[in-house]
Amino acid sequence: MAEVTDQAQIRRSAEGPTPTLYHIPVCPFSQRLEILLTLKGLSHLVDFRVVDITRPRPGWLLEKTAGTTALPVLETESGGIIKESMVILRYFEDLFPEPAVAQRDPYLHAVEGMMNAMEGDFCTWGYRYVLNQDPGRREDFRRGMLERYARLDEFLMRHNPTGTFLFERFGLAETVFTPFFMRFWFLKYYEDFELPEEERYVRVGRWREACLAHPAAQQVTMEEIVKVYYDYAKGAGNGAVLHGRERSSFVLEPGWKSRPWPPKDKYGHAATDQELGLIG
Ligand SMILES: N[C@@H](CCC(=O)N[C@@H](CS)C(=O)NCC(=O)O)C(=O)O
Repeated sequence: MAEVTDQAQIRRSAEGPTPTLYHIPVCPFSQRLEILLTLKGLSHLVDFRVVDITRPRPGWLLEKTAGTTALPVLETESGGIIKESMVILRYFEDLFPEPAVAQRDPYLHAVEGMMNAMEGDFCTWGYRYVLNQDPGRREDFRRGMLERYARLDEFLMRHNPTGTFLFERFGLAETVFTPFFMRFWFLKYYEDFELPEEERYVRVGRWREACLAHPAAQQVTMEEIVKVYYDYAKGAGNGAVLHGRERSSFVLEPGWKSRPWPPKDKYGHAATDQELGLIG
């Protein structure tokens, strides 16, 4: 599809069919795509459609995805299906090359690629930490999380010790990691997890703060994340309904804004649907 690199043509074709992104609300992987498109000023060229994670996937969507349930999934204008946020990011970068978010220089692109290769482990650990229900393992998880922040710190110190971002501006690595810095507000709230004020975390702390504050990355708030992810803090992921409850904290209605802040004490108390404002 040689023509897809032509921005003017994309804009024209956007007046007709547009790429459609199926996503789950508050999903960090789809936020990456929103950030990338915002950085490019092109969010209007993609049709974002919310899928309710608390209900079985509709048959028409499963048909498109060949039976897999993980989202985001992009359907291109011509009906092609693309899964995996990192692959969709690359596709958007190829489809809409200007302004570039990824580094164009092959070596610098490899450097951001090495940093992005750490995202899976960083994400998995943070999610295991919030899902943990054993108070005896809290310290292991805290130490493991700090270890992962320290690895990012070392990487930033090696490649840009005095700067703020990995390179001179918010780019691809920031697009990939910022949604997790935001999700990990659930660790601050439910686990009192903070980066200690130590030399080992100064560089990554500076990076994280600048990522969190960037205007292109304001799609979600701490309040939304803390409320919607309550069930993760109680050990149930992906819209599953906890024992003794009727509704998941991931339901779309009632919306998170109308709900109270959940109890912080994840180990000592199991909030009811009523306490969480899930029953109107
Ligand atoms: N590696 C995938 C991960 C996608 C993923 O785990 N998405 C979650 C939502 S945040 C999901 O769809 N979970 C429900 C499921 O897998 O059925 C990506 O980067 O796109």
